[in-house]
Amino acid sequence: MAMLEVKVPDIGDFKDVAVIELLVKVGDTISVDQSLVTVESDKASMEIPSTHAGVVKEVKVAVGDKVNEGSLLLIVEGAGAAAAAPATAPVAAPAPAAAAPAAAAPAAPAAGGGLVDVVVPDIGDFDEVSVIEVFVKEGDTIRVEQSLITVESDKASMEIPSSHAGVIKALKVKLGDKVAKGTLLAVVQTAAGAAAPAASAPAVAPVAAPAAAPAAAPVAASASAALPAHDPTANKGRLPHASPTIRKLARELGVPLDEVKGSGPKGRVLESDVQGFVKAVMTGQTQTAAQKAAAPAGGAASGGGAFPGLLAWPQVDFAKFGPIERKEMGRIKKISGANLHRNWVVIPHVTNHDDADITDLEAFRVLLNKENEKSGVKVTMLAFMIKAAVAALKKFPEFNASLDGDTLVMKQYFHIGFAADTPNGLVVPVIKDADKKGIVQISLEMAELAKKARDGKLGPADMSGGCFTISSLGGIGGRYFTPIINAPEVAIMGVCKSQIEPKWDGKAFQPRLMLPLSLSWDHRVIDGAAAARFNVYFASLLADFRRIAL
Ligand code: CAO
Repeated sequence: MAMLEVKVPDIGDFKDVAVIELLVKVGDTISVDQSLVTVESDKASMEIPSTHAGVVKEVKVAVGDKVNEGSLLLIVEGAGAAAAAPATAPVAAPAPAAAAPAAAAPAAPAAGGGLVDVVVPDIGDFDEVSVIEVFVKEGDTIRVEQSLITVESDKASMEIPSSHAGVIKALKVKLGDKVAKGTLLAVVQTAAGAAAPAASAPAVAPVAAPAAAPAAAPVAASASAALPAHDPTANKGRLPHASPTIRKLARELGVPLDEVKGSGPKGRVLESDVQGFVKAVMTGQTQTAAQKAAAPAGGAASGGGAFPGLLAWPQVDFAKFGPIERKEMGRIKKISGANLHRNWVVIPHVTNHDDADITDLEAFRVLLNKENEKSGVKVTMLAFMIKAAVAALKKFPEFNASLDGDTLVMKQYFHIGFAADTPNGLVVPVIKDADKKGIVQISLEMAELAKKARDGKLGPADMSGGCFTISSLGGIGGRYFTPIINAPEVAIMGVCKSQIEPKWDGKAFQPRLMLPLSLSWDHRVIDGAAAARFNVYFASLLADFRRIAL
């Protein structure tokens, strides 16, 4: 096994470029053209590929070292003589230094001021590279050599400077576009005499190895000190210093790189920084800007929002396992589904379960219905619950509230919604001013609204303005469930089927009709003790409806 030296190839005429990342370590098996280190100049970074395959025995450079053509990078134990020079030039191509183009070349000099096209200069012989940053917008005043965009290939990124000073009249590229030499970047209105002729434009052209082995990525020649160098770490919203590998990693993980604090030289974002950011988001120590934007002040969310780190939804070919039929979800289901999803994700729900003894109330309801048989109005248990809800909202006003940022909106009206199951999906019609209505009137209105709901005839006015919702599954069955709060309300009462249970009266077990209650509440607004009291009070009203008059 031969010991081979791997050196920095001819990477153009830049000198003393800093090593900002080591991409291999002792013991690694490397292949020809594998990236070994990342170096960085003022305006470009590139990865230096290996000339040899083998096992890394020694790493001869450290982060922060300055390297030049010929600097020793590694000692590699290879299989034989030096491998053939890698043919793959990451981005670059050798544009002889002498012929290196200046900044984006103007199409036509505008001596007396006028519109000029600023195009991508000769940046080597690579075909197309992606625009990953756009630093300017229409209307911006720019200077000669000011960075306009950053482009990136597999292994290198670089900024493309302007050949002209002036005002950007039309910006012709956007993120994700592919550009090559000659691509029009911007139309710039130059001031009289302000245009920089190509010949005198500052040399910032990417240059690379002319003919020698591994043609490396382009690195900008040293920029003129007087010219405004883009500082990628300076502004949020711009991508910070990071190697193409790290940018790729960030893209794959969905990490907003401009929000990651770099711990490398000059604030460079390292792999460990990206990992730390992901960990912090996943453990809830921090949020991305997108997550914060999804939750306005006070935490009341508007929905949407990103969930970085979540696995993608499983893609299953169900037909592989048996016959299937695909059915488009109905309009109501889509709308209510989106609302329920937002409410479930955003509101910190807690659900308290309790039971109400409705033995006497049910007897009274049956009696009422018998008396009113001829009138055709059927009094339902839900109507009593609506009245009980009004009384409980009066006693516990924080349940009759909505969050508006950091402010609680306390309502002085009592509109109670009830969930109605319809062939098309779930809707919540609202009984307005339930505090001003009697049980019979509420029963009547409920029957009308439930019919309208089933017929698909509810209008927006029928479903808006609710303060509190009751979702009754009592006609169907079940014991308890966890209803989802109907935002912007802060609580919802879920009711299941009543049944006779033995209850101890101090002397003996008595058969009592017990109604299961499930109160879900928003823990940002309501405390557990208040929720328990609300349930107890609500149940006590149903147990003895005379209390409502107190
Ligand atoms: N325990 C025992 N029986 C009950 C009961 C309860 N808690 N609530 C109602 N019942 C009985 C009624 O007395 C009635 O019996 P009779 O026909 O013998 O008189 C029967 O169940 C049917 O009642 P109903 O459901 O027609 O009437 P309601 O007032 O209770 O409910 C409505 C009306 C519109 C709310 C209801 O039809 C409905 O749609 N419920 C579903 C709500 C829902 O889907 N919630 C889930 C939301 S989360 O997905």
